[in-house]
Amino acid sequence: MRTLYQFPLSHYCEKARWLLDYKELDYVARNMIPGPHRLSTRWHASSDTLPMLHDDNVWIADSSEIALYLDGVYAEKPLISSDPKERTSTIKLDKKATELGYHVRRWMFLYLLEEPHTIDIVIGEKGLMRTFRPISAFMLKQGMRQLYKINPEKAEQSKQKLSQLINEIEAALLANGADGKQGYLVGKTFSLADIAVCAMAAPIFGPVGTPWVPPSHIIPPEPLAVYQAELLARPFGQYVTRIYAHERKARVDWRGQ
Ligand SMILES: N[C@@H](CCC(=O)N[C@@H](CS)C(=O)NCC(=O)O)C(=O)O
Repeated sequence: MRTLYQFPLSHYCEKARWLLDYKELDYVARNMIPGPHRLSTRWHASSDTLPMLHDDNVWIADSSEIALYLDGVYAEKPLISSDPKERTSTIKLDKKATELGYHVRRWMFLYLLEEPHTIDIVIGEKGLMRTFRPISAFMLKQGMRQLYKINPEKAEQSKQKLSQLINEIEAALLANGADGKQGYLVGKTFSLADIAVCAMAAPIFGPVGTPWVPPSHIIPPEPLAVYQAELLARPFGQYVTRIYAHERKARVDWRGQ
């Protein structure tokens, strides 16, 4: 069976799930333990990160590489247009989205790592990490802070950078004749650019059916709530929430197995 190795909370893994869901390809989402996952990703795909796809005898890490692979092997429902100009724009926006995802993660994790709910999602519902929850939670928080350089100063720099990237993506949306109410990022059809940008921005908006929906008993940290409201009043926020509502047809539970 085609298998996507993932961390349930990762927005890069959300992007990979969306690619497979959009292509209507069957797969199983299998969770890995952060840290030891590198033994597998290095062995199979010479990479440190998830998502990693195992399809047939092929192993691929990196969500953008997965998109290129899927379009190369499964021609139906293309993720990237064959028109050269649109192809270039899509790949450029996918790269911008990858950078956006990096800064979204660092800025939001400054706040979200303080929430037991976030750590519970990373730990998962069963398995070794769940059995040893207190020690797992401590090690995960320390590990993530170190790996992603999460501290107030760096997080503030990331906030500036992600705002700049969002301005640029919003400008591209408007230049393509689209806005909050209609249209897509490239040409007239849904593409990898929309999946990449919306998946990377999803933690900011917490769309239904994703791991970032805040539980009803939790008041979201103020800086996150303020920025979310600011973006929802702009084409960018309206575009991301519209694309999630109309185009995100999840076929596999993000919680994985
Ligand atoms: N450019 C990569 C980024 C993936 C990424 O950063 N994955 C993170 C989770 S959000 C990861 O696997 N981190 C674990 C590590 O670096 O050891 C992609 O698009 O797939």
